[in-house]
Amino acid sequence: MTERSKPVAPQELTDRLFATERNPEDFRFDAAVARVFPDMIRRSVPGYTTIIPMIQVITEQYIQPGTNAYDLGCSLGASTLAMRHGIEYRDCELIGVDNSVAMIERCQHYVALDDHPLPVSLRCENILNTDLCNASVTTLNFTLQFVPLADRADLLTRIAQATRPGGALILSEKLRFDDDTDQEIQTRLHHEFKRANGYSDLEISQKRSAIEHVMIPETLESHRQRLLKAGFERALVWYQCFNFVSILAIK
Ligand code: GEK
Repeated sequence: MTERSKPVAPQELTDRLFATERNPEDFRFDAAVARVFPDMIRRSVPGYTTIIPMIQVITEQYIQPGTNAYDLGCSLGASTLAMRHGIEYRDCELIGVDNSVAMIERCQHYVALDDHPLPVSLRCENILNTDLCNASVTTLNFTLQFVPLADRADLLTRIAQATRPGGALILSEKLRFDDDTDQEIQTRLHHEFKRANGYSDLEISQKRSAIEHVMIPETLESHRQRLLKAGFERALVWYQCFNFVSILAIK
């Protein structure tokens, strides 16, 4: 068996953004967040460190020659580089899109450090307007949850229409639960995960207040129904850890 190539892993500073008392203000993907982002997402999102290498494995399975692969909301490129290492065809195009200038600038740096030969185009654009066509694999790794609720169905429909038969969308999201007890248990477990990763109660509560207006989770059933309505034939959960899930939607 040939050994799988490994992407460069973005590594930056320790996230202390919410460690001291601060004015309540909505969370933004600015330069301060971009600087600590790899540490922040690894310590905040249960399963993130498993999902990234599996994006490579899933990309290998669904990529088709002569097609495009998109990473929508690419941040510093962890998911983009995982996709890159899963693409064996030299006639594919890999496109990363993010509307944060700070993220795209740093992403450029990590793409350059990574030694895989497939070129990566980075676009500093809103994923709601970005051009999508001839896709075989698209990733929304914890990005849809930041898109306004009213725009989500149109975006997924555009992705499905741009996807070739047999192609796939990898959709990772934080979940909400209809059952109040399930919601309470999963939230508690998520907070324990953050505590186990060194976040204090103050950091957890300040981050929660900052993010609650900009990140809107939905139920698994809402995601599944909307993916099918958008034009995907199948939508299955391939990974879940507490209230964080990753879905594979296949056209
Ligand atoms: C990873 N996928 O490391 N248009 C473009 N970008 C957007 C938009 C939008 N409308 N809304 C949000 N973003 C990455 C992690 S982070 C997830 C993705 C998180 C971008 C935003 O700027 C940020 O970089 C990214 O989506 C979400 O696998 O922070 O939990």
